Amino acid sequence: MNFPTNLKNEPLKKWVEEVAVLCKPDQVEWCNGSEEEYNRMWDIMVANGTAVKLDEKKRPNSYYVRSDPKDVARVEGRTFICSINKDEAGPTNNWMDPMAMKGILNDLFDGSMRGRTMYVIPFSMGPVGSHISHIGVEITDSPYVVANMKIMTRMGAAVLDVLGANDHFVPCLHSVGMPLVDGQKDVPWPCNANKYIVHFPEERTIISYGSGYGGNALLGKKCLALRIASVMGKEEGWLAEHMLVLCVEDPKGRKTYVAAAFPSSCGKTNFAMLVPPKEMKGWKVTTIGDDIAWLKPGKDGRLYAINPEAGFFGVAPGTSMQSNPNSLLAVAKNSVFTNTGYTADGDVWWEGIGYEPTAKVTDWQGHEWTPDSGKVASHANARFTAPAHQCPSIDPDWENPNGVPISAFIFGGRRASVVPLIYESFSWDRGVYLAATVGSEMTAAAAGTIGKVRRDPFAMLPFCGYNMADYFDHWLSFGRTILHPPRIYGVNWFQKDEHGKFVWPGFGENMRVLKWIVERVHGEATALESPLGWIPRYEDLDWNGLDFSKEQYQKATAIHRHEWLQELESQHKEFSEFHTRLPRELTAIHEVLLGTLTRSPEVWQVE
Ligand code: SAT
Ligand code: MN
Repeated sequence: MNFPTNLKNEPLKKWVEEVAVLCKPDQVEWCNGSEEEYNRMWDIMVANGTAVKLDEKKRPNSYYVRSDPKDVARVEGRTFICSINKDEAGPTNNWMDPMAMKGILNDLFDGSMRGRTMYVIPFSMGPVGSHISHIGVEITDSPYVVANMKIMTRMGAAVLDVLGANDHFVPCLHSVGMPLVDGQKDVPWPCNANKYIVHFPEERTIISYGSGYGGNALLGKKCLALRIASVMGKEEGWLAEHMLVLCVEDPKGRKTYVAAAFPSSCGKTNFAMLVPPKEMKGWKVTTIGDDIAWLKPGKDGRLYAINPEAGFFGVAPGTSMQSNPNSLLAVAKNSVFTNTGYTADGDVWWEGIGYEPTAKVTDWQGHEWTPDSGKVASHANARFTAPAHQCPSIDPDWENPNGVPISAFIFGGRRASVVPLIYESFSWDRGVYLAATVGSEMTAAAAGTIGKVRRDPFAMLPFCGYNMADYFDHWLSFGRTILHPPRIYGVNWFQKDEHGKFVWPGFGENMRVLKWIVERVHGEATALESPLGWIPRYEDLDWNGLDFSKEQYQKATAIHRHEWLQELESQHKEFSEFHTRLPRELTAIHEVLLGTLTRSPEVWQVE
């Protein structure tokens, strides 16, 4: 095999040779990350009917792709953590014996790339050469993956330069699982009904078969940067989190960095790119990342975060100049659109884009679409892939190899009741408890009762590569090792009133809560002690430009005793899944909360 001249890593050469022998591609190509290579991938996809080039004036250097209708999202049911011991994967992950799984995968990959090119993609998660970054190498038979990895990671020749002769890299093997044998013609979106997204935590390797979409196929993202990295973090003393990172700049120019975790469909990208209300003069938010954060302790005792990604793989529907102008402007050029609607004048369109389509639309399945067809033009999980540096709110330090110092963690779910708008936890351990019990309602709660809550601890449920109880334990002990641990906050933007209307306006108005958080971490804001944590009084928040009465605020921050007693029971159920592996601190905090809430007034509210 011909290797790149700057490749010195023998284990990598050996692995690529072995994979080529197994998968039997027509040829092997080492990706160098050049523009020429990127454009060539698109030429191949356009010729194959996979992609359409969008109008050069409307959407410069951008492409439109439709996936197979059965390959439109991550497949959690087909995602496995194959640790040697089942208990290491824990009750929240799918598990299979690693040897048994390798037997299955070996058979599936044998000849799986026949008739195709096998691409080798060296990539860095995080700025190339940063001490917080890690290197992966993805082998794939999909040019769509090559092109998307170019946007989402730092990919190509420069990565091999920093990969030493024996340095570790995470091997990521991917095949769409559709070999072309006996002159068989390709299809626009090759994939296989049989899918496996598999992680071997002890070996730190990833193998993915059968899907070409998103996190199933772009293996640097959820597979490496969260599932495998979470294991590395536990073993090496750092954190890999499903968090956005943003910077708040106050009118005096002081910068405060915050990391926040929300389960999906809780407005994470919108929060990362928040536009403050114009009345809050001089307050500014800039974006470091929208999905994943890697955090390592610095020599000064603070916690430093990088965004390991280089692009945004965001949900398109609902993105408009009103909901998220920064996101919409980021996708103005050099972007990829998958499963949105397509307009006859060479552009894309989706539900909630904020304007009528400019020409006739074909939907994400290629059918003609009209507004009265009763169907959506864009799949709900349609995505854009866009370079992060194109985002107008991108922070000047977003590629700083040393990361940015984090002062606060924010956790929140989508709860129609029970959880107040904002509270600050009393301690690190109480904050871990708060994060461990985050959840979203699957159905809206009727007044006074709790809807069925899907617990999503730390928003990491589908992304933790080991036993979630051990993950809680890692967080608890980690907090004790850093001199200046960030403070931990709980938020809930999604409370509803008795008429089913949102209590809090959300979007840019969340800046009011964010401002209080920033002032708290600098010791400048006051708060009241509540049964759950510190809650700002009405006058502690900046209401300039928003008509929100004290009564409304009291409702948004109230703590209802009977609701919380129910909530605690449901949290206890969640915890009991982990049996004796659950850290004792969490059991103890549960007891404390039970005691406090039992004795608290029927409705606790700010004065
Ligand atoms: O498809 S991704 O995993 O990249 C995005 C998501 O589903 O959260
Ligand atoms: Mn995510």
